[in-house]
Amino acid sequence: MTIKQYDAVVIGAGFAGLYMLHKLRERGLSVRVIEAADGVGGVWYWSRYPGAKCDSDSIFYNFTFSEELYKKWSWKDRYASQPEILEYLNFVADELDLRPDIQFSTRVKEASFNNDIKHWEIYTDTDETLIAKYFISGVGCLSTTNVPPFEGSETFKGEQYHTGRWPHEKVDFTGKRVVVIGNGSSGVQAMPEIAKEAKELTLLMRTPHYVAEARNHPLSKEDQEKAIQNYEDIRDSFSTTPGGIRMFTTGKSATEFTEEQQKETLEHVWTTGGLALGSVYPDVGVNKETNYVISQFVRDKIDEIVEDPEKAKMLHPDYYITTKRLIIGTNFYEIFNEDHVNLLSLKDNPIERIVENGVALRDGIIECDVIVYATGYEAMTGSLLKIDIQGRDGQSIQDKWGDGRDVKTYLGLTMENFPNFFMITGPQSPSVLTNMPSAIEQHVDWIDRCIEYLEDNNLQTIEAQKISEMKWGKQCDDLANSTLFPHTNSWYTGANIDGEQRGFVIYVGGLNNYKKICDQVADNNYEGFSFE
Ligand code: N01
Repeated sequence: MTIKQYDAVVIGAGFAGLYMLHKLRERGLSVRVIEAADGVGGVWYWSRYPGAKCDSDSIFYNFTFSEELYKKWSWKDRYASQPEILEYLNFVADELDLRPDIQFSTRVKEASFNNDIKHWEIYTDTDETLIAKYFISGVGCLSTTNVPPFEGSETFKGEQYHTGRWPHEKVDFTGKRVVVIGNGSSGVQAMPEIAKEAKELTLLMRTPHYVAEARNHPLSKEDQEKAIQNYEDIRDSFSTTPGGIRMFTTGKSATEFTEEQQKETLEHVWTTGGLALGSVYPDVGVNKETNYVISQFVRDKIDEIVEDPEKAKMLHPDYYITTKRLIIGTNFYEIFNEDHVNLLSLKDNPIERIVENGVALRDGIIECDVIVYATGYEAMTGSLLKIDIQGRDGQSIQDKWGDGRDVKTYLGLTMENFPNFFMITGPQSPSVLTNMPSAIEQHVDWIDRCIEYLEDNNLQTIEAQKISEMKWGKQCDDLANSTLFPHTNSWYTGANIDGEQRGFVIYVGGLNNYKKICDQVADNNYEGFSFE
């Protein structure tokens, strides 16, 4: 066993880990980033499925902390594809010379806080112990894949893939019968691409979802130059908007408009494409009437696009739009007009098991050569809970969070009994309701400032007080309960995974307001924390 000492250890070399490393290294700290993959990128390293793209407009999906770095990069398309985002993160790693401080192909298995030396001891699967004053998680909200434990999957004779762990080489679907399980963002992006090659494609759908048209297109030279010139504005949007991104909005409730005006606005949003269906009327998440107007608009669009009325009806979502992540797709509804694309609802005909030649539903076997699991992630908490992290007195996060969803944090950043441990975009922060690089920059900046405070004041540890956690949890719950979010079973609540405890673990008050709260805590000498 090798023992190494650093000022800070960071888990993960995605957006979060890369920026954290850069920031702390600039502060003069010795930092080690531990990354399971053999390259940088985080979720963008693993999710190589056909059609994988980011649904934030690309010009916002980058770092803004350095004007010089920002101005050296231009995106090709309105929505960046997975290969291009991976290229971007490699570019960042090269520009900032980050690789020497990243240890690839290594997993953090366990970590525990040693109260005698007031440092973390971090154990890896390469038989190393790293000792560090600061321990920071950049594991991401959507990185541990959810593979439903269907019986018999090991007996299947064909190929099986999960969208979140796609092979590096191209998967050829030509002439094959393909079953896709799951129609979230990943399934919706992958299916039109798979349909281009497959002999037969069958979607096994548990819940119909709302899919807005992406309207992706190449960015012109002028678009790219404009994005570079607009640096200040884009940087500003990271901290002054609820989602860390500028979105089209009327700024009013749908109820303030006539039916004709609503139709005209929603048509505009549908044709310009993207996530604006979720921002056009800001009360969509709290006002059932507004919500119905937008939801019905999408259902009508499905009826217009899908020729077979029975299939169209099957595709009608019936939950409050945006209470599950709005999906952005390209020609998704259109594929159901093709003869070789089938749609089967699992509602009254669930999956019973996987068999050697396909998927056995209650009403019969769907024979296939390939099964694609687009079944999502153990969202929000799954990646942290996979690591055995023990704070003071051996308390683990599992103990603290009661098996995962009874989350207790202060600001979604820190926890009582876990001194000097920080979570970048942790549960109970705005995280997945924002443009992720915005939330990541805000968290990394806050953690860096906090570490500066500790170092300047010769403090050994900072730790959330129990009362602060309780107040923060109540604030998050009260906010969530004033919205429509908790009415829907989704990965936001953990309901995507059978048997998992339910709990809504996101701060819904907007990144702009959240930043003000975090800054105020810091300005008030870290009120709500204890020090040693
Ligand atoms: O995962 P999901 P995803 N039997 O959880 C179904 C981000 N992302 O990978 O809805 C049968 O949304 C499940 O059914 P149901 C983005 O934030 C972003 O697609 O739970 N079906 C659902 O249909 C996104 O929201 C991008 O009833 C089962 C699907 O599988 C998040 O990641 C691209 C099942 C899972 O959908 C997750 O997206 C990709 C079972 N046992 C991902 N278990 C972009 O930036 C699950 N399902 C665009």
